[in-house]
Amino acid sequence: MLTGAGMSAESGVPTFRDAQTGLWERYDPTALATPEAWAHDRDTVWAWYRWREHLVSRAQPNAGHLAVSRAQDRRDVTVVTQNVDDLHERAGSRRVHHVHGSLFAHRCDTCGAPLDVGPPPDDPVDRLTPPGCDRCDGRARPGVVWFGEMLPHDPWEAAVDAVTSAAAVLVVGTSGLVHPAASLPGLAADTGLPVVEVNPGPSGLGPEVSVHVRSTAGEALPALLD
Ligand code: BV8
Ligand code: ZN
Repeated sequence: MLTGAGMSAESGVPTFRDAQTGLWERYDPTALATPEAWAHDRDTVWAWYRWREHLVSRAQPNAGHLAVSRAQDRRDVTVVTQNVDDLHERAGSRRVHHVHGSLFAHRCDTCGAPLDVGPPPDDPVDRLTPPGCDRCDGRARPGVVWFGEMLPHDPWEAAVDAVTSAAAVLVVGTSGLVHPAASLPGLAADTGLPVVEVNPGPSGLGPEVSVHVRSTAGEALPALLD
């Protein structure tokens, strides 16, 4: 299974496409999720990520996440997600590969040491200075993959392996616009695997999709997987 932000939409976590709701109306995610933004205005970026951590920690896994977890109990299902939230894990899923990292993994922006930064603030703030590293003069950064950054090797290898060796691939809640993750369904189709897309709307995916289930994750996944 390949999942994107639409997987968490019914949990109340804004997707990137409709990120103009709530706190994010004044932020463009593709502008903030970059090393340039970190270099230019680190404290704004850090505050944004801490607020996103707060939103996710208050969200609950939805019926889609739970159906995926039940499917993993019965069948050999691997989850590859572009999402940086932990809702698949909190629904009980085990084999989850985060090709774009995780909101809750923080590391030093200089030496890369993993850093424990404690819980996020309860209220949104415009700017926040990230804690320092305990090994060098660097600062804590979000453990996510920014635009222009390489994807983590092991999750990416696992993703390619999964989509080329599965019996079928289910793509849920992604606009299919961000590469190289967006190339995974095509890789599956080129391998001759059936690709089923679950998305209430149109997406950037095209001929590689065999069946498009025009529904939401929370509706379609229990029906498809249980
Ligand atoms: C790299 C973590 C290279 C951060 C993210 C021009 C052409 C092609 C590529 C590029 C280009 N210019 C630049 C690039 C590369 C770039 C890219 O693809 N840019 C895009 C904008 C064109 N990619 C990168 O930079 C990647 N790195 O290429 O490195 C390199 C090479 C050599 C050496 C060095 C470097 C890194 C990309 C990773 C960026 N990080 N996330 C954070 O979260 O803050 S991406 C982030 O956005 C998400 O992780 C996700 O991947 C993407 C959002 O997409 P979706 O998940 O699909 O979500 P979206 O909101 O778009 O869509 C939601 C969908 O759900 C919709 O279709 C909607 O209909 C549907 N939906 C809504 N409700 C529901 C639903 N579905 C089901 N149920 C519902 N209820
Ligand atoms: Zn450091």
